[in-house]
Amino acid sequence: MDRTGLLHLIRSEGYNLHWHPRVGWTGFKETKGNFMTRIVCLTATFALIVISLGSCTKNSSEPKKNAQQLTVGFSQIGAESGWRTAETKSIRSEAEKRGVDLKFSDAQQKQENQIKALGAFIAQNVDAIILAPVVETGWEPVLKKAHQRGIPVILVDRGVKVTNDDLYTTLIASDFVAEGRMAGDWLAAKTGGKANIVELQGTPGAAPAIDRKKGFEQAIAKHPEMKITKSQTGEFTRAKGKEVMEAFLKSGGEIDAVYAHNDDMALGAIQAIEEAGKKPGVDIFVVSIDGVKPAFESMVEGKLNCTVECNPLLGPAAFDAVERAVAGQKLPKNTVVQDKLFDQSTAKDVIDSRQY
Ligand code: GZL
Repeated sequence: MDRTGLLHLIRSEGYNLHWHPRVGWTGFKETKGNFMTRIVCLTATFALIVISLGSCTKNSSEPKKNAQQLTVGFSQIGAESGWRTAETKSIRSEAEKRGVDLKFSDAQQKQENQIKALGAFIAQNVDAIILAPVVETGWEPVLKKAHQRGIPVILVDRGVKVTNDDLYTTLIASDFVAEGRMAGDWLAAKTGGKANIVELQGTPGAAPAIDRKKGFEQAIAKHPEMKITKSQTGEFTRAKGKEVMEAFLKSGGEIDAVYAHNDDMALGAIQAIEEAGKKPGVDIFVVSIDGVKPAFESMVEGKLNCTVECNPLLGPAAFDAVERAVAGQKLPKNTVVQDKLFDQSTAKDVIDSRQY
């Protein structure tokens, strides 16, 4: 029985189906019918929905598209830091260079906005989705929808925690644990393994915040006289980083160093240290992660002591992954972006070559 026949049967028995542009026949309102009729119609409705869904998923027999014909949805976290802005610029410019039709959504750092954006991309039946997930958890339902529709999801810059990692195609990101470890090892060498440290954490629940903390703690665990005495989120922003550092300074207690999960919070902390009449980089050491240009400028001024580069220029790798995924090629589950530490000894030599 074809779809019309099935629909006729259901309608004649008093069930009204609704056609939904992206999911097909869904929902029905019972108007009349005895028990057996209902069973028959429920089965028919289910069959119809399965047929509809089947006709909506991407199948491998579709003609392969080249980049100029691709429509890609990009759900970006927001514009909370210089790093984030550089990543957005890299992805937008790469889409333009390849002639990809990019649907961009800025979530203002709210996961619910990212989930809504992904739902809209799926409804538009985009060829692929690029997602920078603000936090690690809560993605299963919407990633399942994309997976059912055969839409590849490329994760950039942060990972997710899901029960089945088939729900995303690949992750392109730095090793945040290694970044935290590099920062901790550098500070241990600088202080001779003895320091009271205050920590400015990134967004709660975000992969870089969780793992940069883990890596830094692994590094200082080797030095019993290195302690994190205060730790609080600065939400990866300069303003909040400054505010939290002001509170740390007011709350008393010896502070030998600040470990900030990103440069923007470190630069905010440097402002707070100066306003408290102390010399950042001398009285209080400042170490952070990202490697944005303002961090290099601060190192040249002798205020920031070191930063671990976390490359945000992910556009080329992201669209290589999109094109390979759309062409049905198998991709590695994880591509690790290589990072490097810079300090005041090298900042002046490299600052002019910085790309972000
Ligand atoms: C790291 C990225 C982080 C940066 C911050 O991949 O997710 O988010 O370190 C940004 O600057 O806000």
